[in-house]
Amino acid sequence: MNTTPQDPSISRRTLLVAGTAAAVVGSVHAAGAAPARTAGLELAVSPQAGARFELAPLPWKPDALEPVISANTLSFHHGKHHKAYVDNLNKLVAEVPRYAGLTLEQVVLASAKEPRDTAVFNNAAQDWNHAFFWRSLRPGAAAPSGKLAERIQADFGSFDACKTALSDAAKGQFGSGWAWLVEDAGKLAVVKTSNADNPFTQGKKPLLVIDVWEHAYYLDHQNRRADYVAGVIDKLLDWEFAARNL
Ligand code: MN3
Repeated sequence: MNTTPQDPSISRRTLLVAGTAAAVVGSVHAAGAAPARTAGLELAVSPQAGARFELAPLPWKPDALEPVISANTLSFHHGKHHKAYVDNLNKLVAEVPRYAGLTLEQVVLASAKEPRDTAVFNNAAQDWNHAFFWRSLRPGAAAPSGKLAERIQADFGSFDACKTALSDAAKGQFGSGWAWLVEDAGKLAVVKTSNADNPFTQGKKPLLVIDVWEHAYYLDHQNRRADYVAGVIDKLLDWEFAARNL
């Protein structure tokens, strides 16, 4: 992908995101044109001023990921944590006219460059990251195939090496954050980010993500992050979603 990570232009980055992040946006605005939804493809819409962001629904039943991620965990993680990010985002952007009418991706990209808008960035990025995380998971997920499998073989050496890199990043992230499979400058790679940070603000295209904030696993696994990470990687990652994001 021919990105220029240091490019300060929002419009350039929005174009970049249009083929990636926007394709998987989870939160949509309540007002304005409804986004076109097809399997894995959603077109970001520029909402009317005053429109509100909405909590993206889970793409499966709340108990579908058990025993790795329980319905109880999801009731808090989606119903409380993710919802709070969306509610906070709506309150914050209502007070900042320069964010009116922007898509979620545009708010993330614009606020990432504004030190005075850290709260906007944190809540917008956490909304986006969680919507992307839900889509990264699927019960009974299979191994990658086709072009994605070829790219993994070429850039990691093997699927096992890719999974090990993801596991090491997820277990090695100090404190709260995320482990991502990304496409960066034409190659697949694994990166980790802290707190709300997101690779698409750095010109990298997210393909899959694992949430490693303690709220993601503590009710089910307590301090055993490694058990949660192994369960997610072995049983829940949706490689077809990753392939659609390529
Ligand atoms: Mn979380």
